[in-house]
Amino acid sequence: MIKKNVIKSAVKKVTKKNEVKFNPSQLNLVPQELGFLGVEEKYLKSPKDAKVVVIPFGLEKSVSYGGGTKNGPKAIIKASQQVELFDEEFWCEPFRQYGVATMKAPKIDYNSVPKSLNQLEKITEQVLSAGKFPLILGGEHSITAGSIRPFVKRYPDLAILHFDAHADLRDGYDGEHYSHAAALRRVMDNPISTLISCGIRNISAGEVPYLEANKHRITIHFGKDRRSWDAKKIVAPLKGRPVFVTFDLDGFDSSLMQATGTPEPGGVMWEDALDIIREASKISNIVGADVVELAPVKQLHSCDFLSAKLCYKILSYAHLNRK
Ligand SMILES: [Mn+2]
Repeated sequence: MIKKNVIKSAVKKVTKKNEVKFNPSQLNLVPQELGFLGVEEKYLKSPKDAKVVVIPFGLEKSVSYGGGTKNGPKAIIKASQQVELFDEEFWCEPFRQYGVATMKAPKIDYNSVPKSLNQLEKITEQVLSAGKFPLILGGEHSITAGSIRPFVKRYPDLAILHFDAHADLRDGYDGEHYSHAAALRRVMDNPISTLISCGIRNISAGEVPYLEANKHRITIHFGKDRRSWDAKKIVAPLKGRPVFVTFDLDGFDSSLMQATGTPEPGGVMWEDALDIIREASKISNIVGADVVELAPVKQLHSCDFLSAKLCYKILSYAHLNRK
């Protein structure tokens, strides 16, 4: 109980202190012990030196089935504070080599998706221009349309590595141009030459003509073929390129991930996802990522934990495997 009070007052203090918005030299950060991984400042160099900036962005507007994804970022950050910092794969505490700072969750205009996407674009641009690696926590998948813009401007050769139960290639959904069901369509409105989608098990008849017309840009690895996947072959087109990883948590099999709007069987297992991201990180340059669509359920903290551990793994692969 006492600890809780201490944390509350710390939050207040920081809110007052960091009033500056969109100033590239001063990111609006929370104290280290309240942020992603929750490592106390005394164990780190200054948070300003952290190479990773976590951006919580719980936009929830166009969700079509189960709701609650606006609480995703908070649940991931909370669960991350329980994730073991030592990684047996790297045989070290990887965060010490890059450092993680966490931004204060911005106030989101839930009534306007385009406005919110512009807001996220500005924040992401701010983090990128400060020379940091943005990790964006959703929120619904539509946020990727906003966060991807500064990457597209910066990296003409950008490629997208995508995990999802859904192809998300609809040209809008339910009258919403930026619907979560159109997430990757809106991303591919940009001049991006390569999208690799993994774990897909929902594509609508309406999306197929777009997919076929964009075969040179889009490769789908369907969930049904998972048992014969070869991670090295899947990521081969990413060789030597800057890569943005967008991970819709419903890409995971529903035996692992129920706390999402549309849990689905026939999906990606934990090792499948890690194999693909690991192999990608060895041959490419992962420059940013988002993890979206966690809709926390009180009794299912395993889902929060899985999401948090996935985030830590993505960060460690991106930074420790970098050439
Ligand atoms: Mn999805």
